[in-house]
Amino acid sequence: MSAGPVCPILCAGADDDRALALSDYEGATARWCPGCGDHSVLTAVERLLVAEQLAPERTVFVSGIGCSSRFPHYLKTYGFHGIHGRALPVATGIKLQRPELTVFVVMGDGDCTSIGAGHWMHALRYNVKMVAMVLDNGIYGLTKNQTSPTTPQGHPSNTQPRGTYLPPLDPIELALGVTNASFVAQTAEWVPAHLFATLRAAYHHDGFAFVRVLQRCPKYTADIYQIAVQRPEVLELLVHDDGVVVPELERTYTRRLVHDPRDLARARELAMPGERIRLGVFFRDASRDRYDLIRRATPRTTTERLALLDAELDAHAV
Ligand SMILES: Cc1ncc(C[n+]2csc(CCOP(=O)(O)OP(=O)(O)O)c2C)c(N)n1
Repeated sequence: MSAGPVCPILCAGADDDRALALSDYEGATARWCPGCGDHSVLTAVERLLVAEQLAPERTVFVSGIGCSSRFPHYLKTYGFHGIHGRALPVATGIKLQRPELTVFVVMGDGDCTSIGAGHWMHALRYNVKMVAMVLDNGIYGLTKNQTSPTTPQGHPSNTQPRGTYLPPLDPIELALGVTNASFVAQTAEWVPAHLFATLRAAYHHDGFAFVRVLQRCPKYTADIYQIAVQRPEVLELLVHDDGVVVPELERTYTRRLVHDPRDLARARELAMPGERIRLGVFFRDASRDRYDLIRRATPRTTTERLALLDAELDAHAV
């Protein structure tokens, strides 16, 4: 694991009454392009860390590979900048072995919905407590403009220069279809108050909280959400006391829909592609089975585990 410029373990002995400020979380200077939506997500995450006073030495950011996956470098928490598509299994391993840590996952749309799609589906089902964000700019950004599963149909890229052939995969629709998924939300980097409130709700969820963040890449997909950026009425906010409510947005975003996030059938209807882009908590059910809790209910010591492993290996020895 890489640590920020100051090893967070040095703070571990500090008394827990300390008040943590933004400077306790800020890592290296972000090297994303000017105008990249990832900056806005980083700001919202830093706000969350301060608001929740999360101890840097007990917080881990795990990422794959991509522009968005540079995230852990920019925070002074623990971090793991891993392998393309493999952030979720790494994060799952961390949370299973160190349940006291707060785990965040940052993925790009290629990372999560393409090469990492198998892990994504099972992470949703295993429902291990963590916040998993996909920063969805609808393109492979780092490798400079290849079609990803979420690229809008017709959008030209280096791999499909005459326009992306197929309709895009909708991460919300897909996540809502996975058995035992327990928290599915959508927000946008250009609505910072909503982004912050959604991440906060995700952090407080007891289970695997999946958050899709609509994000602009200023270089390759600057325009894909432009209509929603310019015309607030294109966005519809899903509001509910069990979801996300941001009163200060109500003047700008007049289109709102009360949606009870426990209603999965309705959530699936609302996720269907249409004229509106919906932001909010589509689904939330904290009573769903959690693999981490079930597994911890039957703990085994290291000696017991080694004995089981030995027995298994002996069974195959000639
Ligand atoms: C196993 C593997 N395959 C392919 C790559 C090349 N690669 C690096 S980043 C990337 C795509 C990044 O796009 P995305 O995940 O959408 O994130 P973004 O850069 O847009 O934030 C690819 C294909 C790699 N590093 N490793």
